[in-house]
Amino acid sequence: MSDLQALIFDVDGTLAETERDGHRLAFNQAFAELGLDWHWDVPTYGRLLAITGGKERMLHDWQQRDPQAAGRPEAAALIAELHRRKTTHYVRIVGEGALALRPGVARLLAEARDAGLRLAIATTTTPDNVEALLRSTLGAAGVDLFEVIGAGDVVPRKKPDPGIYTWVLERMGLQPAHCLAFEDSANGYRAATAAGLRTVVTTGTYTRDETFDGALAWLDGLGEAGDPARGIAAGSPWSGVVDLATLRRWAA
Ligand code: XBP
Ligand code: MG
Repeated sequence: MSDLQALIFDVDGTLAETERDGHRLAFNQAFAELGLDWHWDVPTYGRLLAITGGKERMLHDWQQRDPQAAGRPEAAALIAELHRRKTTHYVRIVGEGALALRPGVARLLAEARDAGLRLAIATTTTPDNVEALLRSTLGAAGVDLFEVIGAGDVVPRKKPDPGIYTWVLERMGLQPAHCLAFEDSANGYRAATAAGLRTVVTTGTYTRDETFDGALAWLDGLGEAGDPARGIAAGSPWSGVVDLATLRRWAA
C-alpha cells in the first residue's frame, strides 16, 4: 500500500458496543409503546443482526413470524413508525450516557487526528444515532472529528453491500488503497472488502464467533496499555496496542 491517508470506521460494535444494551432495548421500547407483543431477547437479537438496518431487521422478523400480516400494504407504515420511535429511544438511551466507546477507540482517534489523518464513518445505522453516540462519548466536538459520515439510507442497499464504503470514498476523493476500514462483523467486513478496503476487525459481543479470514488484522479489540488486544495480524498471532505506527506497519 502507498501511504496511509484515512481511517474509515463502522459504528455499531466497532466504536461502541451499541447493539445489546442500546439498539435492542430501543426496539423493544418501540414495540411496547405501540402495544405489540414483539420482544427481542439477547439471543434472538443476535440472530437477527444477520439482517443489517433496523427497518429491514423488523420486517424480516415479522415476515418470519407472520408472513401474511407482514405482506399487507399497511405493513410499511407500521415499520416506519416503529423505526421513528426506536430512533427516539436510542438517542435518549445514548444521551443518558449508557454506552461507552470501546477501549482504545478514543486514543486511536486522537492519535490519527493529531497526525493529520483523515477520518470518516461508514455505517448502516441512522445518522441521528451516530451523532448522539459521538456527542455523548466524545463531547460536542466528536462529530467534527469526522470529515465524512456515511450513514443509514444515503445508499439504497446496506452492508454487506459495499455501497456505503464506496459512497464515503467518493466523497473523500480517495482510493481504497490509501485507507483502512475498521469493522466488527462479517457483514461489515464483507462490505469493506468488496469496496477494496483492507480491514482491521475488532470482534465484540455478538461477533466473536464470526470468521474474518484474510483480514489485515482480526483482533478482540484495539487494546490499551496494560490491556493488550489479541488476535491475528498480517497472518501471524499478535498481541499489543493498535496505534498508528502499528497500522502503518501492517498496511505497508
Ligand atoms: C449496524 C446495524 C444497525 C443497527 C440499527 O450494522 O445493522 O442497523 O443495528 O440501526 P453495522 P438503525 O455496524 O454493520 O453498520 O435502526 O438505525 O437501522
Ligand atoms: Mg458493526
